[in-house]
Amino acid sequence: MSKISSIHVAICAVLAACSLSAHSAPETLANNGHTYEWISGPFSWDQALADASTHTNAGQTGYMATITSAAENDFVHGLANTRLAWIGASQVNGDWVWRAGPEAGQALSYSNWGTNQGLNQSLETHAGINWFGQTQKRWDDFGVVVQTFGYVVEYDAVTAVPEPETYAMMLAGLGALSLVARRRVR
Ligand SMILES: [Ca+2]
Repeated sequence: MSKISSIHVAICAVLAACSLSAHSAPETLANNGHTYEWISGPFSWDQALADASTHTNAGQTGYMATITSAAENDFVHGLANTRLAWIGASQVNGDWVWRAGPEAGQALSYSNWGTNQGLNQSLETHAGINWFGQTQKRWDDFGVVVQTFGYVVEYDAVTAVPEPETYAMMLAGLGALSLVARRRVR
């Protein structure tokens, strides 16, 4: 076995061990290109917010899912299945806002609150999906201290544009190749 293939096997073994742990394989939603992953709790909402940024996928840093369409709601619900899951919205000064991802600081343009939920009550200030109305994919507001759930992490779409360092490496590689080619010609 070559050195490279033994390293490869070692990496696969580590990845296999990871896949047995608390999260599912990442899945991509076709209509926005974002990727999502179920992360088992228990987390408080604040812990879930912090934990999301420790996850990465294809170079993208994760954030607690921000649900901005019915299609995205369906997808996040599908990953959470019937499990209670935090989503990235909370009250700020009495108003519900997204606290994560590209929508951080924005008011909710889409919501799917259950009956009498999301009412800006001062004791229930953090949003989750799947409370009671599980098959309806409804949201509920929760007190943050006593509730410990899992959550769904979201990653932005991977762009095809290489990072500046990648260009530098490619140019360095081309330079080395042209040196080799020139030596061969001589
Ligand atoms: Ca989102």
